[in-house]
Amino acid sequence: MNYIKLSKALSYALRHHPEEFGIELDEEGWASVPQLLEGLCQKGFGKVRYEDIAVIVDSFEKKRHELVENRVRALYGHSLKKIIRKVDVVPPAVLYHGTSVLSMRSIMEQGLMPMQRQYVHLSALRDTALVVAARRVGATVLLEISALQAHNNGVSFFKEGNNIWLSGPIPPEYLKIIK
Ligand code: HQG
Repeated sequence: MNYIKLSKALSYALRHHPEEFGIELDEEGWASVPQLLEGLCQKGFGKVRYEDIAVIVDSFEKKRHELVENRVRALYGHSLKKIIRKVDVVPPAVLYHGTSVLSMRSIMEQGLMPMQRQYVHLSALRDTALVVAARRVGATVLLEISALQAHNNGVSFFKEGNNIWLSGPIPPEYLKIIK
């Protein structure tokens, strides 16, 4: 079993196009594992077992998915129309976002926007934010976000596995370029 390929298929189904796999997400993003296994089979992944999904959920350093009994969901990254409901929590004083210098003019004008996704993606760790930035074309920029201050002024924040944070749009006054 190619677990990287399967993990990408899981993210695609649970973040972007559940309908292509014959599954439906509930308000918190949960899908039925038996239905997903059936959808994966129909998409040509062969016989994927429950244990294979468990391996994917547990073995990658980045915690992208959550499995509880016969339900599975993506923890972040959603782009589908139906908004996945999250519980607002108080963030730490600062969070980080890594991006490309090519996006900076627009970011400093409009603020950080979710773009194709439902939420802005942030990290509690500088290093993680730098890895995210390295996926982009152009020189890396590391932004420090005054998260607590933004939260106190009405921006919603949500915590997901392994130091990943999500938020609503963040206006430019809460952003500082640190690298
Ligand atoms: C930029 C991966 C212009 C933003 C990663 C980013 C992460 C703007 C891009 C997760 C902007 C969106 C998410 C504005 C934001 N004008 N550009 N106003 N506001 N941007 O992929 O945060 O491996 O949707 O800086 O590791 O890069 O898939 O978000 O460059 O955790 O699990 O628009 O996806 O996780 O890009 O990455 P993305 P992201 P996985």
